[in-house]
Amino acid sequence: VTAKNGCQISVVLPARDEALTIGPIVTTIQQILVERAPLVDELIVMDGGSTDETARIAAESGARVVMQGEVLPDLPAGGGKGDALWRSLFVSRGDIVVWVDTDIRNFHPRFVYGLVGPLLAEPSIQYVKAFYERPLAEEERLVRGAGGRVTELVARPLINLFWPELAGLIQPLSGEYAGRRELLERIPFSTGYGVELGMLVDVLDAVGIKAIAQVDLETREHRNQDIASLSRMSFGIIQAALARLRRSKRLTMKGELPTTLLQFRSDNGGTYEEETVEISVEERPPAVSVPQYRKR
Ligand SMILES: Nc1nc2c(ncn2[C@@H]2O[C@H](COP(=O)(O)OP(=O)(O)O)[C@@H](O)[C@H]2O)c(=O)[nH]1
Ligand SMILES: [Mg+2]
Repeated sequence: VTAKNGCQISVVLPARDEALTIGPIVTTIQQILVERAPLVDELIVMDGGSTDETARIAAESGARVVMQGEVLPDLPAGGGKGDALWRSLFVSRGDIVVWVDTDIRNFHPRFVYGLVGPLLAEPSIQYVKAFYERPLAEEERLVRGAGGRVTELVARPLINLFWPELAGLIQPLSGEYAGRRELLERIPFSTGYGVELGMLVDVLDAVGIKAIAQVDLETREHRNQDIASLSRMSFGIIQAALARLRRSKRLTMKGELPTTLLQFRSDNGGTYEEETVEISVEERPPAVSVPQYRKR
């Protein structure tokens, strides 16, 4: 806390239908890191249109709850997690912003102080990413090291092909990271699940690899998604990667890429049902370029 040296810290928790886990996470941060040790100056839950009790539980546990759709209401709605993080820059005021997923089942205060530590201790560090072991929850048991499927099958190959400087990151898609506002307000944000890879590449471009740290948060258990959801997620991550390759002119392509994903659902009896999903990763502009942000 003395290392804060006047630096204000905002913790923002993106949440959509996380009634099972949001309560313990908010309560832990509020009791340990706001009340007992005054490390966190502001605790915000950014609610992405939850239809369960997420917002009520979060507010009762001590967070300020902000509805994603009520921030910059003139801009297009939707945009998933990436949009939630981008909008959170407009309603928070900390010099350091910490984002932590809210489906974590083994939450501990280190998920916050671990990310903040390098930023307070080392002025040259601008951005801190979490890493951990990721078990896969199968029926009744946890399989060690089997989680992080999109990381291993999509993100890591892409990173090694196109951004080898980032290859040393153990969990490039971790949903827990912190950065200095002066950096975060200068970069664009990909919408949806494209935000993690997009932000990493943009942070690398903006400040270089030496300004990025990673911290060991031991293990993280969260809601493992089914393979069809992971396929949709991967579709968005690849879009965010390609957008950056095109932007930097490392890749040239004629025209726009399709944004529909055709998926198949089998009834395990030889019948397949088609399902078309629309996933279009968009780029939110750097916050500093938005007049409402500069006004604040
Ligand atoms: N505010 C907001 N939060 C979201 C949205 N979509 C996902 N989240 C949250 O973002 C975090 C990561 O999402 P999750 O589905 O767990 O992705 P995964 O961990 O990559 O499988 C969770 O805390 C979600 O509740 C959204 O549209 N708005
Ligand atoms: Mg998750």
